[in-house]
Amino acid sequence: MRNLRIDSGRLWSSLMEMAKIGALPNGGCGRLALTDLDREGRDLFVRWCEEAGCTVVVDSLGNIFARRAGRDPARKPVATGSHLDTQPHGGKFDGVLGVLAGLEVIRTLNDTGVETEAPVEVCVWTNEEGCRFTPSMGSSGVFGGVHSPEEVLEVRDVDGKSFGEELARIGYAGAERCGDREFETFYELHIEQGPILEAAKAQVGVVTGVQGFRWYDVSVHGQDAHAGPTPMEVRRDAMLAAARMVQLVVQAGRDRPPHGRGTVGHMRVLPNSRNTIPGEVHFSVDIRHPDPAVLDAMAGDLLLALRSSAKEDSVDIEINEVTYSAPVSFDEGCVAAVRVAAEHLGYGHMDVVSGAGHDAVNVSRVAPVGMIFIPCADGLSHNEQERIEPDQAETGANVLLHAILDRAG
Ligand code: HGY
Ligand code: MN
Ligand code: MN
Repeated sequence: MRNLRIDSGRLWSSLMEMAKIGALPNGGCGRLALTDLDREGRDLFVRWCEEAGCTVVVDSLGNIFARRAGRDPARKPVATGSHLDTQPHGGKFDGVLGVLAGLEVIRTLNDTGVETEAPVEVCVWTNEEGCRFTPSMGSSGVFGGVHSPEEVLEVRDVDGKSFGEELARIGYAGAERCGDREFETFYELHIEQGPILEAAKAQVGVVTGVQGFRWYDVSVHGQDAHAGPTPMEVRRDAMLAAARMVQLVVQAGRDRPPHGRGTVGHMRVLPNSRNTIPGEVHFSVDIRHPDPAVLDAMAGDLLLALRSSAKEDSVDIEINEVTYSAPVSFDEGCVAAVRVAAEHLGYGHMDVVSGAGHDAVNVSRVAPVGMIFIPCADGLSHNEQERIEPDQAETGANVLLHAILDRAG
């Protein structure tokens, strides 16, 4: 058992096969949640799991569970998985690595005829990214009891289509009630999406926890007016006001180094015409920190600053909090299992706190959870240039294999 290793070539060709679905001109992938491309990726995954002899179940939020039976059907499964949906200009590996490495673990157990005591399950969580439907990690959030099913199913995208309608349209509105399924433990393998492991030349990140984040939607209302005759001093320019607010959001991250983060990633300007002073601007806010008290202080300070900035620019402002993902520390036993697996395999490793949110955060509310990181080139992700080497995928999948075996028996 201890000499078991995954098949690196098979894992890599599965990753490259999946990357063809939604392939973008600069080498990345664009498979937004609940689009036809998301369905295509899901269908491919389900076919591969069925070919590997798994039984596949889909729950009411579209989460997919592919189970390899264990000797003792009464035992809860040792589960793993991640997501297949991507950012609009995403990479080939964010989420997908964790899903296909889980499948590779099952394929390896099949090849070697290993029977585990507990069942082993590979999951795909719906809409991890949250760019088309907010909040992110919505379906694992229902599974973990963070959101009600209705909250997530009723959310609409910019075209007014609801999550529930789109889930049914692609054929993944499953019968099982989301959250009924129980895990013995859950492991998620993921690329780090930041520079820490590469800089430290560590092959494996033993993830001890995940930083928290708060997302807001901000609307700024000024007054549409003519760009020509309207004097500068009488304008109520929503674009100028929003531009100043973007600086405040970024400053909120800079004011709390080294972990503080502040980002505005999305902005909609109305009427969006060259010669009309914009009367309305909507933008997103994403602030993060590993310490919940500091994150709360960041939020409090920022909202005050945004409101006083609005007053100075004589515009109105509405701020709605749309997501709060609390910082979490993972289960000691699972974290240790990841560390021991990396050691036994002879991989250099270090403890790390995740800067990105993951479905594992929500699952950790209902099961013991561990995460495994591998580095990615220049720490770049949510970018078409996202890149890892085959041997890095192999490293992550081998640690996942042995962490799972440690628990599945
Ligand atoms: O936003 C996040 O951290 C994750 O990538 N959805
Ligand atoms: Mn991800
Ligand atoms: Mn992502």
